[in-house]
Amino acid sequence: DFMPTPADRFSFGLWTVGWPAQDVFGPATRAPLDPVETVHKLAELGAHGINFHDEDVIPFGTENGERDKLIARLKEALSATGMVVTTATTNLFSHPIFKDGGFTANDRAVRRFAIAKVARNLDLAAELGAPTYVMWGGREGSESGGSKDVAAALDRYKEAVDILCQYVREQGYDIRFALEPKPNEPRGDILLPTIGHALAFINSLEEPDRVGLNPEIGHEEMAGLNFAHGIAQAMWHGKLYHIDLNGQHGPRFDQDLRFGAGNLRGAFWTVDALESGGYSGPRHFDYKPPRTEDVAGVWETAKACMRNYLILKAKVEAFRADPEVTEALAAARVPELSEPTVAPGESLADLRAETVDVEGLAAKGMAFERLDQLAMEHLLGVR
Ligand code: GLT
Ligand code: MN
Ligand code: MN
Ligand code: MN
Repeated sequence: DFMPTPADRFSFGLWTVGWPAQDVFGPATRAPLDPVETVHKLAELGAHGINFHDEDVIPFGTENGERDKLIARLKEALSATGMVVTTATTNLFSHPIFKDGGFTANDRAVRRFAIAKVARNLDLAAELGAPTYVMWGGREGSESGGSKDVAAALDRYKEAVDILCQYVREQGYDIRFALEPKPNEPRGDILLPTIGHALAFINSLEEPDRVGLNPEIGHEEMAGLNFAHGIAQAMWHGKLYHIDLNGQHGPRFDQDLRFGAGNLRGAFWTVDALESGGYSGPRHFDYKPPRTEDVAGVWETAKACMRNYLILKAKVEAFRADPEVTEALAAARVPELSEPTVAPGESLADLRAETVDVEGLAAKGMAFERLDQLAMEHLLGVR
């Protein structure tokens, strides 16, 4: 049981399992994985697709002839396995040229280079059939106050996204962009730090319908935020285009644990929000197998991400189908929140004329704890 199949639409970034586990304090503990091997292995484990940065497939500075060969090998692996490219993105953070950002670098020549780099990989994304293109601006930000004019940086961010939207439209590519918020790391403070900031930014774009979000569990939790609430609001705005599932233990460095590790109760409500909110995109994992693991351990974590999702999905379904839960939801007056506060035909005057039992309403408990305990018991496997 809990064996993933392509119908579950699980996908992985090539950089996730492929991370050789270098960190700030030490070099890699694993050999880099060949993307072709990764595609085959993920297919064997039951995944449906992959996500990649330009540089996960084509190292920075690769000559054109070599580039074509690398792309051809990837295509061959995809067609041999039936794996799809769900998503693509651009590395605008590793090369030292991007030390002050890509779209919002103070240096104009860097910004021009960054936009051109994205356009080039958009062509490849379209060729490989990726419907979603992620923009994670990890280097867009600052370490100190005076070094970044935030309003100007947002003007330049908008300029870059607008130009790339226009490019996609003119080329006739069937691609939507998904902005990925993150509060900090690698920059001290990153622009568009949370789901809320990014949603507001999208409203200022020239083609807001072409741009949505790719929220990551760990990134919101680093900011102390409730991820399930965040994605519920993103869905309410019609902006949850993609998702990065992983695990995090509260506000600290970006842990990128396998999905289900870290805040397990948060993961339960995340799966509930996705499954009951009608999210139809790929269930995409963006995590890093810890530095302690060898390649066998890497594949354990990949399996575990998918397995944990399926286990949580079963738990969430059982919770929602439990008659005692239905009763507890009613006692907590959860369905009542879907009723408009003012009925058709009524006006504010009716509310003002109403006699309210203030003491009675104030004294009445909400019965939320019983409901939450039922959820916990489903999660703990005793119901
Ligand atoms: C990078 C980052 C992730 C983003 C990726 C997209 S790459 O690993 O930490 O959160 O999703 O560029
Ligand atoms: Mn992360
Ligand atoms: Mn990350
Ligand atoms: Mn991510």
